[in-house]
Amino acid sequence: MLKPEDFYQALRDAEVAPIEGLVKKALAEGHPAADILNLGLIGGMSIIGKEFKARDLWVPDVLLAARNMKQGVEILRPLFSREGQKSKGRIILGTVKGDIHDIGKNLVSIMMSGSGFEVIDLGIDIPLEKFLAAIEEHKPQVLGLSALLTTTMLEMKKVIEAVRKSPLSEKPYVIVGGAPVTEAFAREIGADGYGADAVAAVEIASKLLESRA
Ligand code: B12
Repeated sequence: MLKPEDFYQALRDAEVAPIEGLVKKALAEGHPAADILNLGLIGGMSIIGKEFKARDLWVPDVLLAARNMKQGVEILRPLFSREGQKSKGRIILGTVKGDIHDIGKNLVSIMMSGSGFEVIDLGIDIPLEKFLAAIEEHKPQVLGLSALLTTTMLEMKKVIEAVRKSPLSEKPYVIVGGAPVTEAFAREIGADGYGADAVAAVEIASKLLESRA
């Protein structure tokens, strides 16, 4: 049985070796990569989130955990990728302006690639002009916006409005996500879809593209 507490301990370590060791050990024991990600890494990170909220942990602790989490995710990434398959559609992903959280967005990126989408990841702290320029250049079918702060959630509304108002001939569907985002908020700001996690992100993007076909 994978224990989030074990991953929590390894995420808190000053070295990356413990988390790498734990992920590799879980794989060697035959645990599916999705379980190691969801029960282990995300489970461990959610304990960190609770302690951060309760002020038992501080930003440097969380930064360290984020670095360790990325290393753990990197080991799993190839197991989710499906290179050489016909693209299901193109998606542009980015964390909105003012927000530097990217762990969740990166997981969405991995799951999308693994499910056959071509992913263009713009990164973090992306101003709306950059989203618009990327849409014009890459002509994606879907735009995925991530926000982890209640303040930056509102930036998603601005991006959606700008996409809708833009003179682009083929406008992408816009899907949104991130810990503070809800289905109701997504509807309120005019998004085409909302995903509570990376698996839901793939489901909603696939459904939107099927409805267009
Ligand atoms: C790690 C972390 C950090 C790290 C980020 C490192 C990194 N590279 O990402 C660091 C230390 C840098 C950081 C900084 C800050 N943080 Co911070 N951080 C967190 C923490 C603990 C975990 C976030 C995380 O990675 N979760 C794990 C991932 C897997 O979950 P997720 O992001 O939600 O993503 C999943 C879904 O939401 C969804 N999803 C995500 N994106 C998308 C996109 C689409 C399109 C779809 C469909 C789905 C989807 O799928 C993902 C996979 O399942 C959260 C606590 C929490 N409970 O969220 C606080 C938290 C988000 N941070 C918070 C705060 C306050 C800050 C700071 C302001 C702190 C400070 N005083 O400086 C700064 C902000 C800096 C900035 N301008 O952005 C607050 C926000 C509070 C609020 N109401 O806005 C939180 C909630 C902590 C708290 N409870 O107080 N943080």
